[in-house]
Amino acid sequence: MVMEVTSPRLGLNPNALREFKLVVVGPRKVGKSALVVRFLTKRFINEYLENTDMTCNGVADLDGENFRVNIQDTSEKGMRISSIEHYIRWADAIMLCFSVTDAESYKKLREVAVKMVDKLNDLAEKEPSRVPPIVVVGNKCDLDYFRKVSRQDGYDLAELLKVDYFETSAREGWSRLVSRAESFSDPCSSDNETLGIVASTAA
Ligand SMILES: Nc1nc2c(ncn2[C@@H]2O[C@H](COP(=O)(O)OP(=O)(O)OP(=O)(O)O)[C@@H](O)[C@H]2O)c(=O)[nH]1
Ligand SMILES: [Mg+2]
Repeated sequence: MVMEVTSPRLGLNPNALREFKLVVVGPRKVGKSALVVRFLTKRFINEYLENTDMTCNGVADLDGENFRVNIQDTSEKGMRISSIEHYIRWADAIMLCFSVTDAESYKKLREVAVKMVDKLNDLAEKEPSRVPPIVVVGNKCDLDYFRKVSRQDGYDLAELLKVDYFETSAREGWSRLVSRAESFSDPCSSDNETLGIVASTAA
């Protein structure tokens, strides 16, 4: 399904802009769609199409440059290692999400991350410039009272992949960088763009 979430801003021809491809992966119900809708529309609408693969298009300012953003909001099929391998080749950035209120979502994402490590190591050795920036995101932090996954757990998962860890609330519209890690990817690559997109996802 293709969803045009935002209309191009006045005077901007989206086809003339550079494309930025982001994929959002995670277990069921962690708030993947809510984060995507928040990023593109600045709104939280409470109910989202469940477990549906969607392509969302929009125009966004990432670190001072307008990009045509193509975001793949994935269903649970996105958690298969075959899908992850495809995203590693396709995406400019990958956002791995769990919910801090759902320990099972953390466990499932960790299992996927463990499988990703070898693939990323392999690629980093052969073609380091092709390793996409990745971030780990713990969402639903507004529900701190119901928190089941500690900040340290989130940090540990990000450490496993050598990537940054953010905590967010799609509902309240904020994000916080919890830990920064040395990336698999070339330090001169588009790392800032990933930070930009996560930082403004919940803005
Ligand atoms: N309190 C709170 N609720 C959230 C947040 N993000 C999402 N939700 C709620 O969590 C539920 C699941 O959100 P979705 O965005 O549909 O999650 P998803 O990961 O896309 O779910 P699937 O596509 O079904 O796997 C919805 O009821 C959202 O309103 C958040 O940051 N805080
Ligand atoms: Mg969804």
